[in-house]
Amino acid sequence: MSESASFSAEAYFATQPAPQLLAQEIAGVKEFVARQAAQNRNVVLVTSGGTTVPLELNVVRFLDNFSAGTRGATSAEYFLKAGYAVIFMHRQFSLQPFSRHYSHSTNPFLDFLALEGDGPGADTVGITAAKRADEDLLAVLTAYKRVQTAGTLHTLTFVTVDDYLWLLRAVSQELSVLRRRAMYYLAAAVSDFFLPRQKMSEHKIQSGKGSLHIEMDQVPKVLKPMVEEWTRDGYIVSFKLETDQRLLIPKARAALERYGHQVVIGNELHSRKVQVVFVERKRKPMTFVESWLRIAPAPSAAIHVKEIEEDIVAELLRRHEAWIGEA
Ligand code: PAZ
Repeated sequence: MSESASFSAEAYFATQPAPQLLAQEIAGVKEFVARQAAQNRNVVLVTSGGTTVPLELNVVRFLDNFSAGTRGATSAEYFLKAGYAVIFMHRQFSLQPFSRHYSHSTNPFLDFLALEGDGPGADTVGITAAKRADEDLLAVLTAYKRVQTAGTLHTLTFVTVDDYLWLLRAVSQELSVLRRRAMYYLAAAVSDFFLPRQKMSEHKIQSGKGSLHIEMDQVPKVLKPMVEEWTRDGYIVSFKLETDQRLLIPKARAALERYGHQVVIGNELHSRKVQVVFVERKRKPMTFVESWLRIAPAPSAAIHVKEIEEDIVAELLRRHEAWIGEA
């Protein structure tokens, strides 16, 4: 595949179709934001999971971006715990706040129930494990019910990069009424290249003619219009994923210079659960400031450990509060 044309955000939205239910989804967001504003709550938009790029209109094949949704779902829980309202915009079927604790991979639900079935003949180890599982479930359920009662979580889903970009623009515009009290936490892994509608084959691409050559266009860099047009003074946090640790800081600095938002959080693929770097631009004097945030790795997957998102969110709450105070 070779690199091709790049779309401006304007050209992109003028030529790529909006998701069918966009107007309906945004009506729900408007109502949610108005309710939170009336209760004086800060609101954070959390994006989470990877976007796909379909290769055919009747889609059989697509490219995907890596992300399980752990960063976004976990962070959303800590924002909720801190009293923020959360718009959780995630890839369909990726992890979600609260239910993430009992997904097919973490604590598969049947294994969890099997623990409960240990019964009268169970040994002490079995009973202790079941008791621990009960306590954990109760804590998750209590937090979840509290959020349901308060009405502070609103969920939206996307699959393709088109869904994502249309939703991101519309949700950001709705949220901008909160000015500095809105935060945008962009943890989704978004495709850099896509196939415009106009270039897609209608039906399944046929094999049998040798290798496949696809020329993709560059997805518009929407952080710039997001900063300059869609949000008004909101606190924007973007994430940068790299597999070469040495690129993290230069790429994060370049993004801050190009888009002018508040902070980039850099993370390397394999160490992302134990360390991240916050990169920020100070104006007087004009310099970049980097601070690493690290936690100790878990001794084993079975042992309950601290989640790095707890510290990421705590740090952002401090910075957001300062940002609101500067107004
Ligand atoms: O969802 P997850 O926990 O598996 O991964 C999170 C992440 C690495 C996708 C996220 O922290 C991130 O860096 N998002 C931005 C990716 C990018 O540079 O496009």
